[in-house]
Amino acid sequence: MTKIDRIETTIVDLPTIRGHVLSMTTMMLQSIVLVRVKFADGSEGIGEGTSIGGMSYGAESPESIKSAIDTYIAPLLDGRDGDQINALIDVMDRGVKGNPIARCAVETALWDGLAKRLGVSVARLFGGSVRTAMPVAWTLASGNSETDIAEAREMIAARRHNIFKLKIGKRALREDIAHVAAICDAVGAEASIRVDVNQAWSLTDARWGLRGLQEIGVDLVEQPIGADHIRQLKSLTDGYEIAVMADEVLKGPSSAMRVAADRSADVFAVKIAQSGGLKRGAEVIAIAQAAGIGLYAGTMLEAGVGTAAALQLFSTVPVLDWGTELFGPLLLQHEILSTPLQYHDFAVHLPEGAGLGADIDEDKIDQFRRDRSRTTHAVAARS
Ligand code: MUC
Ligand code: MG
Repeated sequence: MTKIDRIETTIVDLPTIRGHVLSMTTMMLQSIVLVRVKFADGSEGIGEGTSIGGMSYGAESPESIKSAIDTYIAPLLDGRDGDQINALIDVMDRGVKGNPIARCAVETALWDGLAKRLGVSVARLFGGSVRTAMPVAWTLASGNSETDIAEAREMIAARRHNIFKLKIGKRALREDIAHVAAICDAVGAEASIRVDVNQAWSLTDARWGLRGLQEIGVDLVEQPIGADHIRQLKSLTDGYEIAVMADEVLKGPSSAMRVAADRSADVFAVKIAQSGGLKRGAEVIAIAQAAGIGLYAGTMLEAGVGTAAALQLFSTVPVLDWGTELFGPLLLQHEILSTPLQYHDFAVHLPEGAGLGADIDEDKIDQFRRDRSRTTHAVAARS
């Protein structure tokens, strides 16, 4: 028995390296919630809860993640056995509905704590890794075709990425297709080009859109229409050769089952946060495998802790047909890990070491934590 003593949460605001233009928001900043679970034996586990663009991407925000953990999840887990993660997941499932990102952040810290106590990686707790390097996409989302092309060329030359995901859906359909065509013309011979519409199209837009994208050689289109429209998604999957990937519709095993039952998508973008944790993420992966649906490791643009957690899980998946987009730390101006994750040879590499293989750079957290001005004032007032 390893008693859970305390759960701490910290919002950390990290500026992005450039504006990241998505159909629903432009990110200049990524706000993460860092979770630390402290155990009675002195051990600690870390986790991360991160969403995109406040509440514009999904129903959780950094503030709601922190409040769900502080007010509801921490009191539920307080004093329980941190070694019994399945039991703790069940307690969270029963006591807190929704809030998958908050639950994922805490669960990640529980896995990290347990794996560190056992002296093994989190991947070992999921049966062991089958690979240490995973193909990694980069998202071109500067909002400008020329800038995106220059960025893509740089990434290819540096051998960092040769898979590019383009964010579209904000502009008129014709403009979007022209933008994607310019990028395909410039780098399509050396790279896989994919697009993410983030639900922005109607079904009729999507029909024209998929036809246009297919003609210019795009490999895959992600979540072209609203997350609730599973039958319409199936009609697109069946109606075109281009691969259709489900993202926002996947909110854990039940929704994955609904999409898989009729094979309404060709590929699943599996996100540990959207799935409600690593264990539920593994279940979504199993559903995809059983239905013959391809796999891709998705991201909520997490910093190093959340990205390391996803790497631990996806390193255990035998067939990862579409690779990963676990590049979150590279979009941020500042690294929060003392040893950054490694990106080279068109791959992201599984970190070594016990637990997640991720250690926090405490100075960075002190520098960018949202409450730093209050902390500074409190310290100043005491001295
Ligand atoms: C999304 O919808 O997939 C992943 C990569 C990126 O640039 O944005 C995210 C969100
Ligand atoms: Mg997406």
